[in-house]
Amino acid sequence: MDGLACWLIVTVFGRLGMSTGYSISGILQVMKVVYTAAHLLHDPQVEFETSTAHKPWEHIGRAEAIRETLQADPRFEFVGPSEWGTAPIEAVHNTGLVRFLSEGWQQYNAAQPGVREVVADVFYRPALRDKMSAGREPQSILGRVGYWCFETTTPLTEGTYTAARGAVDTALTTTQLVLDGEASAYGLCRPPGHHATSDLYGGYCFFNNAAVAAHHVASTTGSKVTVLDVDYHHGNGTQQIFYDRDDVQYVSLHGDPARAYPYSIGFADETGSGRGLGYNINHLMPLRADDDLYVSALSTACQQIAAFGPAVLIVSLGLDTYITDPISDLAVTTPGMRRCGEVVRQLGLPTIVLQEGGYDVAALGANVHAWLTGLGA
Ligand code: SP5
Ligand code: ZN
Repeated sequence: MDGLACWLIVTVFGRLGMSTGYSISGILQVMKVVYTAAHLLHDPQVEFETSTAHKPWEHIGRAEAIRETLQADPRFEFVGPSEWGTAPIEAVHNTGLVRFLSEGWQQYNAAQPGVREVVADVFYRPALRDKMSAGREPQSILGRVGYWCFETTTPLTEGTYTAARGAVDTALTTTQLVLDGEASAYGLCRPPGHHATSDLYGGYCFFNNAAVAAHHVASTTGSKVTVLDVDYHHGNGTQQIFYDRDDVQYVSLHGDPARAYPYSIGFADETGSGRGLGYNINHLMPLRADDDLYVSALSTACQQIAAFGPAVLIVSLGLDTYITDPISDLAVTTPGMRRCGEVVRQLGLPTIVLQEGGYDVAALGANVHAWLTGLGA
């Protein structure tokens, strides 16, 4: 079928309100993609990483490459997010973090005019935090930045807060589409989210989009949810937020933290605490893990998800497992990405896919496309 015919079918069926289902005897399925240009407002020009200042790995071109690839395929239908406000964010994040991100850049610039990328120089290690009164953040803006952030690679810019709110709105709108009956939907979230903890931003992440979405599903439907995290990096934020809960399972495949960021968390013996014991599962991937090894680990992860029995699945989709990703060291190929989507499809669960990392921009669109096609777009 050529592109025009596809477009006509998508358009006509869309107008008839039938775009959610199968059409033309199952030949053509449409997957909704939630995207907002608000991400363009988070446009840092520098990242302080590996003891150098360099161009950011996480930049606007990533999301634009994905958008362009998916928009070229009529099986994807783009919609904008609706506005959800801060209540769903504050259900998983400290209100102080939300307040800081909303005002921190302006406050810093009032004190230090002309700073474009705000980066902390002091971090509150225990010796500096222990004697603080409970919950009292530093009064100086120079202290506040480090109080709410855990590392240097995640600059706060003038438009970062608006972009980060847009990413959460994108995640929640994608979630609503699936709760309303779509088999699956994809949220092109940027900035990403899975490193953001309840109280800290970092790892290119400000608000934890997947965690906000998972808590929203669990709290509004009362049903069990799994977050399956296939980003190369361990989702330390998502693990932390749900570590003691039995209604949200967290399952992650990631580079062994013995060698991979964030280096400190994501080991196999981190299995949850209290009621959450057994509901946190980490699969550590060895150097250069290839398609067969990765798909095998993902199949095991999916068996663990099926055993938990969630009503809804949320995928933190990072494509930094890709063989030529510039900051990672696995060896998954583009056909391998498609196999991953196919494995997840076998679960037969309503599936919300949210964008996380992936830094080989030349291949990023094709990799997202392959993964989503495997899932059933
Ligand atoms: C969302 C996401 O994927 N965040 C990743 C954050 C990783 N940030 C620091 C990575 C450091 C990697 N350094 C390796 C240097 C290879 N040249
Ligand atoms: Zn990553």
